[in-house]
Amino acid sequence: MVDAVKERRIVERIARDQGAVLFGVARVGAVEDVSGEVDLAGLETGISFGCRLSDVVMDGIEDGPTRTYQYHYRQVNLLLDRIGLMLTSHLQELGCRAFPVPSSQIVDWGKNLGHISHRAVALHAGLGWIGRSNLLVNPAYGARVRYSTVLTDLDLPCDRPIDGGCGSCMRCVEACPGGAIGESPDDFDLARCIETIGALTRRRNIGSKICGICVKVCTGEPA
Ligand code: B12
Ligand code: SF4
Ligand code: SF4
Repeated sequence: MVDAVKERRIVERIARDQGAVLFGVARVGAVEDVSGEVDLAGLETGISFGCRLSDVVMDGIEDGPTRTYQYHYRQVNLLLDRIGLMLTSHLQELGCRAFPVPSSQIVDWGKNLGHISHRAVALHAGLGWIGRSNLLVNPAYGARVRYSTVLTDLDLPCDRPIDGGCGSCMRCVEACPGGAIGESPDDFDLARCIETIGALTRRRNIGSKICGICVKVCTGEPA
């Protein structure tokens, strides 16, 4: 019989020892994998964790993605995937089922979707709020955090969503070169964002769908 409180502490310790700075747990209920390749039945606990981006790398972004940011983005994705694998290995040794959701794999290119939304799990696990930029904003680190998730059938004690919001800050609204960000997250214009990312990356010959400007300006400090 697994002691859920103790097990949550162990799982959190594994994630933090490997480099996660944010950790939370949410009951996700029955979710479907967008790829259709993974059976998520019974995996109703979402373990959410986040790794910080380097402030030095992010501060180097001015009017679009840099090569350094592209390299860094890939390495942080690898770190997140590694943490997911370590948690999965640990959970399987306990006799549980676990799926390390890929940190940044797009599985539906038409609709631009991953297996499941890391932001939605992190939101419910209390790691931040959905900002004007549509990014998950953590009170301490802003949007300069990347997230991943492990789904498992182990019942762990859960966190609650936090209160919080952008207040009067308009930094990302002013900074987005595509005019994709508005007053509220509901105004976020995904098509404009995709179009702008396309133009910025083509101009710089960068083969990843990245931009980084709205991430850079969202530091978690009061505006
Ligand atoms: C495909 C993808 C893209 C696509 C489009 C994604 C999309 N549909 O929005 C493109 C290529 C355009 C893209 C762009 C970017 N992306 Co991207 N992307 C993904 C990926 C792989 C899948 C996203 C997905 O399936 N979305 C489906 C939709 C339904 O969910 P969602 O947008 O994640 O979350 C929404 C729901 O949760 C909903 N919601 C749920 N509950 C609630 C409650 C309330 C109150 C509200 C208002 C909303 C709400 O609102 C959320 C926001 O729209 C994820 C990784 C992953 N698997 O999650 C990364 C991810 C979302 N991307 C990320 C980032 C950083 C970026 C970029 C900045 C690029 C870059 N790295 O420089 C831009 C930012 C665009 C923006 N401002 O949102 C990070 C976000 C981190 C963060 N701090 O929020 C993620 C989580 C990757 C990661 N591992 O950290 N991305
Ligand atoms: S930059 Fe400001 S307005 Fe934009 S998401 Fe971050 S806190 Fe919210
Ligand atoms: S990723 Fe770039 S284009 Fe998209 S919302 Fe952020 S700043 Fe605007």
